[in-house]
Amino acid sequence: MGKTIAQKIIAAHLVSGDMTPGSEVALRIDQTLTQDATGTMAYLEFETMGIDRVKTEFSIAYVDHNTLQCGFENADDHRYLQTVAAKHGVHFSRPGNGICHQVHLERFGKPGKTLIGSDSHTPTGGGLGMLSFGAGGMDVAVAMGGGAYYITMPKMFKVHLTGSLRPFVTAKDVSLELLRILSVKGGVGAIVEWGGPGIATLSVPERATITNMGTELGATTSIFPSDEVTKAFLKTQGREGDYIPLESDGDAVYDRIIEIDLSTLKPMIACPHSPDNVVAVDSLKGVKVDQVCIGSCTNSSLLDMLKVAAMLKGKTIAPGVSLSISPGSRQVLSMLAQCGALTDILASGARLLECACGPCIGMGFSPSSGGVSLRTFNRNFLGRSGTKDGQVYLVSPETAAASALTGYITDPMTMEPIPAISLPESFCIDDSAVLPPAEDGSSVEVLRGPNIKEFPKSKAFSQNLAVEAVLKVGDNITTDHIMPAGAKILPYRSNIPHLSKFCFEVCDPSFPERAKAAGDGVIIGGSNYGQGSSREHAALVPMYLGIRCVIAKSFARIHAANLINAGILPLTFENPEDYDALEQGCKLELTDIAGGMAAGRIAIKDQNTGKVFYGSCELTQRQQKILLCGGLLNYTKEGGQ
Ligand code: MIC
Ligand code: SF4
Repeated sequence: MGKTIAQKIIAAHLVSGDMTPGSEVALRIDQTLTQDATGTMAYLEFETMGIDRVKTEFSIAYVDHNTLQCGFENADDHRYLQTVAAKHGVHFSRPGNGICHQVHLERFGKPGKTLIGSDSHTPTGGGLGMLSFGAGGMDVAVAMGGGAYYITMPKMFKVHLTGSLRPFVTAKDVSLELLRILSVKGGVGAIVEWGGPGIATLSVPERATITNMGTELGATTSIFPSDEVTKAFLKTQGREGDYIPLESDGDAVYDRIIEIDLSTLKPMIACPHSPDNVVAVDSLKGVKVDQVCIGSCTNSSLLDMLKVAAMLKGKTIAPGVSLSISPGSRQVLSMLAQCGALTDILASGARLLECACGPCIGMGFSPSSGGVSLRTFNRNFLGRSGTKDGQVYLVSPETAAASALTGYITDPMTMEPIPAISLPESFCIDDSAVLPPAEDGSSVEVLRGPNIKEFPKSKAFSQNLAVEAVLKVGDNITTDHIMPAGAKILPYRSNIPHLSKFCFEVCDPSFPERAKAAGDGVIIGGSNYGQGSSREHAALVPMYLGIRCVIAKSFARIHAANLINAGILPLTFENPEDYDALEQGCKLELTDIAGGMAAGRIAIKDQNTGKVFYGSCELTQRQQKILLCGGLLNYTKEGGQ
């Protein structure tokens, strides 16, 4: 039987396991990336492993999230990351050099290789034919140390593209259309492969927009073939030597095939507060807009920026709109400056922000109270912008630019045509902001600031466990709900005690105090619990607050792995109706935990009603051992692999 692209790369990197969907496979990882907000924790974890030098082909630490530096905290973290990277063989991308996924695509991603990154949008690399996964920091630390990356072998979906996009309809609209079709849960347990004649019309940056937003489908990852388009892109980056062709076999089998005719698509928009809340832009025309943000790892390539510049050229944005532009990388910014497009952007009244995540993660540029903000980003979760009642919509750069000009949500297809944008044949290549590691790291001193606090200690499981249901939440809880980010909180990513004060702040600000008071606790969740970011803090902080178990209708992949790594037991309701019977505050008892883990179901007694129900857990033997000794770090220290 023929293989899909992903199956070929997995087979070439298989350390152990069998490739039947649902079984566990261990993969050899060629490259790793971290960003600063998750990276501090990942390197602290790496240091505890006592390995001198990373064992991957290439590892890099980016600084792109926490660049505001409102106090010493972020600056200290940058210094820690720079020194720990130099010591252990990791490249360091300096603050201002750009957003990890954009820079990695431009300079380091390679077709056919495997990459894991401590950021959920690492699948951006799939735009280049690279098999890239978002992962928790601990998994990245293990991979840097030469350990395998364990995933459940996914199903294979294919999106078959025909036709070509009409002017003003974009790759972002393709992503939004797929989210409309599949929802934020539709890709769970699957790798989404893109193919069909339509892909030849999409450049690598456009493909990367699509694989980037595949994360919002809950997909394990997304990938495009590596073809002549890939080769041409690598050539513009002076990296033709990294090219290898890669395609699926003609008789490859997919679990689901979705057909999209690109020529029929129109501009789409995701309404507050979920990326799958998608409608056509023209259905919202006339809604007043307060803010427009263009950038983020989804839409900050040179192609995106040149289109925006062409639309803004010679015009001024509406007086009621504040427009921000954050180019994805220093390369993009330099090239915009060189060709004069930056002047067109600035002359329109736009505000230029740093080449960083910025407003996407609430690092400045929050909207006004109740303000309508149109963003070219990938997430519009409640409160993520920094303004709790902000109304964030997700759109393409073209829809964003059109709406910034009119002051109202505007379908760009109603605007005057802009000349076709062509990308230059060679890009401005300057890697001076990527510092190579020291040849011999032994003399490098790792500098730590006072904001780096001790790693929280997790507990091993005993036979039975009495817990209080400290919180009950509904469906689609994101890691932004569990552990919010934003300018006030993000600087404390290596300070779990401080961070813990904000856990579940958007849902219930009393959660941290109540969890601490309860001792051992459990969270009751709905379906797709933990979707969104890869931040392992959404597991480490609840663990610090005493949470031992989460019982939910279903879990998002990376978060489930992070819970296990943190020593928290993820259980799914064997009978989803048992969710309805549980009330916040009820007392539960989990019995025969080790036996239950081995059997795949744990009996849970509701102490108030006496009723027994079951939580299922499909845990591999390795995961059972990790949980029983209280998390991956304890397991690794005890010699587990
Ligand atoms: C995000 O987009 O939510 C983030 C911020 O990039 C996160 C990582 C983090 O929380 O630091 C992600 O996507 O994994
Ligand atoms: Fe940064 Fe936003 Fe991309 Fe996350 S989604 S990596 S915060 S730009």
